[in-house]
Amino acid sequence: MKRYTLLLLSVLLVLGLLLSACAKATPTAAPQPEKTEQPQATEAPATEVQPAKEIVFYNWSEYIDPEIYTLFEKETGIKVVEDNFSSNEELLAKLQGGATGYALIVPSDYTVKIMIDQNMLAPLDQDKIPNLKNLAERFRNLYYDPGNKYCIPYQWGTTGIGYLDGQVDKPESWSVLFDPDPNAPYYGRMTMLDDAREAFAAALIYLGYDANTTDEKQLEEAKQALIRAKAALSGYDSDTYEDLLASGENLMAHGWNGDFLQAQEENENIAYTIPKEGGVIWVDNVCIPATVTPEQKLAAEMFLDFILRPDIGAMISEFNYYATPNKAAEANLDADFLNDPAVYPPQKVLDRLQFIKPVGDAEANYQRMWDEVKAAP
Ligand code: SPD
Repeated sequence: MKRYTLLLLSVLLVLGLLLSACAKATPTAAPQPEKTEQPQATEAPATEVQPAKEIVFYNWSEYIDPEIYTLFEKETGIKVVEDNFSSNEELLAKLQGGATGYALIVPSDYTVKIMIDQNMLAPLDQDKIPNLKNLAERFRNLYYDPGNKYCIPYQWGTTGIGYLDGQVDKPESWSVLFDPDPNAPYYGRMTMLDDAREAFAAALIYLGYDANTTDEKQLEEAKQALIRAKAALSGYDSDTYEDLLASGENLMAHGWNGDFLQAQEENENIAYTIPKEGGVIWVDNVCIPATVTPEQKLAAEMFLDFILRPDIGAMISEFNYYATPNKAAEANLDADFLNDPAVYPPQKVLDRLQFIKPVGDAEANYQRMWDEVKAAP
């Protein structure tokens, strides 16, 4: 009996050992991926964008007081370098051609619309531009950029005729250009803007048509008027035409109001008028191209905020003689300037002005016909 008990205990012990060995070999849970030692994840330091130390401003010539760059650099350490263009088409072609490196550009109204539609502009971070509050209400929702999502209106003005008072009669009509009198003193001593849309706008307005017509017959008539004008012109010029008037080399010029008023500092006989048929009104804007780096964009937005300050806004108008869209800046401007009808035209003149607008596919017709005008003898 004792032997049996011992035998039974031994059998039970062996069975128990076997069962426990089996239990260890049978997986009881889904296989787990092999665990490897992970390096301790280090928290990425919050990389706050720092403004670029230098930005390039692609602007019209003589459109900003260089002293403004000095003041901005003193305050922020950011240097602004300026490069110039002479027409919206030149600016557009340059950027469409792949030019990068510009942090700020100054397209006019219709060109802003074209650039937004082609995703060429970076949306503004308005939190970085608190001085936006200084913009006059009527410049906040313009058709080409409602809510100033992409651009800040910079200056606005008109296109008409400048002339040397006392040497020629006040030009009442665009006929001085498009049906010129070969015996008039200004014949051969006039310039027109080297600018397809501005030149066609002047001719179309003279002919009584819409400055943005897409009608090919009307465009052809305007082209013929522009070709007629050529005989009386000393050239096409958008950069130095006011200086040629100031020096007396020319007696009349198609151009932008502020440029003529600026040149009055050199020659007080320069006068400006908008012919009876009407003229062009425009708003130039400072915008940031879509190609900027975050650092350039931040520096560009700091500059936008700077030029929207009331004192700097006034400095801009005091330098270039164009009207400001900055309401707060008006308090720093002379009453004489704010009441000058050549800068702020009265309503009866405003009623005769047209904006140049995008014309879609017809843009190519304007450019082709402009090339034909320039190539004509
Ligand atoms: N000298 C600066 C002149 C700027 C004129 N820009 C106006 C363009 C309107 N088409």
